[in-house]
Amino acid sequence: LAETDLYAPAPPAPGSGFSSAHPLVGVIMGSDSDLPVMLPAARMLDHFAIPYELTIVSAHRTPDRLVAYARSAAARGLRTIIAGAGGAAHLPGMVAAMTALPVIGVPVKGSTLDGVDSLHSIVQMPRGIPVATVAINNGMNAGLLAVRILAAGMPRLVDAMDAYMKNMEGEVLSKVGKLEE
Ligand code: RP5
Repeated sequence: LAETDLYAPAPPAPGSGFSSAHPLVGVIMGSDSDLPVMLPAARMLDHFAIPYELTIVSAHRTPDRLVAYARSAAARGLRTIIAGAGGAAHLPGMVAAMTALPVIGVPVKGSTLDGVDSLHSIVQMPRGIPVATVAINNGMNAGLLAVRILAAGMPRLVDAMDAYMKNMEGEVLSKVGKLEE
């Protein structure tokens, strides 16, 4: 497998100053049916002007692609990976087994078992290989967690996350005000 042209970088966020040729976050999912859950992760990265790539990597249907993706991720410049999958959700754990980068797992709710199967598959990692697992179908929090991971080495993201949280606080407090009117 050619490692360089497999993964389509997402378009650069407007005004981000980043080239889409240098994604920092890999957003991957087991199937295109996971896209509605994973798009909010990408939208969060857009919001914080973080370059990312978005693609399908299936642990079971494309195992060679999984190995190539995970093994090449750090060398290609990625700093963290968001991996979403449903059912027997082995994707995040298998990626974490093949890279030293932090991996964020998104349990995707399938048509049966309410996503608890995916949650348990992703969160119950053995000692030594961690996956940071967000709530079922919570791609948005996966995006935000990736921003926080990157913020450790990018001070502009600390400020941007502070502003995001302040804005959220303001929105909630304005609802409190309206309720009490
Ligand atoms: C998993 O199986 C995928 O992550 C998806 O959530 C689930 C079902 O996939 P499809 O049958 O919809 O392609 O590998």
